[in-house]
Amino acid sequence: MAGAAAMGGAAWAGHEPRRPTPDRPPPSSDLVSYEETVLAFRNHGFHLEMLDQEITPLGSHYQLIHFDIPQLSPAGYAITIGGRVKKPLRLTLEDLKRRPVVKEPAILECAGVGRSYSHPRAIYVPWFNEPIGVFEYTGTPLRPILEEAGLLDDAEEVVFTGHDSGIDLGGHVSSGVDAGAKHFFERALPIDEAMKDGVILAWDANGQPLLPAHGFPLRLVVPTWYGMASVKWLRKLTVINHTFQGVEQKLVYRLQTSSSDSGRPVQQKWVRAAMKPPGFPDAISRMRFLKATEPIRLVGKAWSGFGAITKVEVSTDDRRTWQPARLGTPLGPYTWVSWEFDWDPRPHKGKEVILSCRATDDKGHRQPLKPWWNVQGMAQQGVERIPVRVF
Ligand SMILES: Nc1nc2c(c(=O)[nH]1)N[C@H]1C(S)=C(S)[C@@H](COP(=O)(O)O)O[C@H]1N2
Ligand SMILES: [Mo]
Repeated sequence: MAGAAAMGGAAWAGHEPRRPTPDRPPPSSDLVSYEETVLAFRNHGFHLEMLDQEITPLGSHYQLIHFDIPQLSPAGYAITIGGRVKKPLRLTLEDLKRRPVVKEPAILECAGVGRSYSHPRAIYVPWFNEPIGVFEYTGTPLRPILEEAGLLDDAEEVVFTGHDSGIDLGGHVSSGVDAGAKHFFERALPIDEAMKDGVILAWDANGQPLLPAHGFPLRLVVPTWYGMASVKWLRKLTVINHTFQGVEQKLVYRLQTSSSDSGRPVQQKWVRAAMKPPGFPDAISRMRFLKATEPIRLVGKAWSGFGAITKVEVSTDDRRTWQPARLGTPLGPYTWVSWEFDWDPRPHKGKEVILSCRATDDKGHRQPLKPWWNVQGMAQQGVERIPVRVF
């Protein structure tokens, strides 16, 4: 799109470079850009101190909003199901609520997780480890709706279209797909994925109507895939007989090792574990401090879009040695599992300790010690280092 390049750094040349501030600790890096800061305010992360809770409080779940939040009224709201189906449907919110209702705790994680740990990093929401959260969704399973509409024999994918629209990647054109073309946020699932248990159309989170930022009045929840598949503010479902070529599918959410590599699409969430930051924080650096008076319990969560978690290991010596953590029982098949590990910080008094946790799933996937770099900064699952000053 013409003019799209003007949306890059040059447009913000009027902003003052950052100056040292008296009486404040110096920043660890000057690299975070104006664009990333604005995006980070709009798309806040999960509050990691909530990692001991099975269900994330409404305001503490991360959010990711590509364009503007559509302001939708539940009165008269309806979705359509069309395309390669025998019987196109139009379902209002009331129609959907009269169908079989399920309550499903589901973990969402943005595919951009860990982007800020990679060098060089893609300029987008500068996530570290915090684009996660579990709500208990109330909704209705998608499969019976697709069965009622009746898929034609050549049906390949279902495209889910939101009410929100804009341009993406600053209007970048690549691989014949024009991200500068204004488009509705839309993503497709292959039919077999769309028909899976756990894929629901949800209207409530934690027993309350979805917040506007999270898709009010209706969103898709695809609990095993990264967040981009769970389309919010649903407008329509279209069954197609080919592979969907939309911007968010072909361009934005891909794993490419270089810009000439056509890459592959981002799909299931890779295995990952997270730790509730122990001790207390410094308000600015978020550095953790821990008074060594007694043994403490390290806790956290682990999840994988490929299957169940079979093992979480904890390291208290910067990933040199590992010991198994105890696993809890997850609330359901589509959410995270709790882990805990007892640790005595007293021998480390006066030192900085690097804590880590590492998960393995039942397909044998295990978090790597070194993350795998890709152009878009997607799906980073490298083992994290959590420095703690013991005093
Ligand atoms: N319509 C629409 N759906 C969307 C998005 C969006 O911008 N528009 N963002 C996607 C992405 S990238 C993620 S990670 C999740 C975030 O869901 P949350 O904001 O409820 O955490 O929603 C997905 N669904
Ligand atoms: Mo995302």
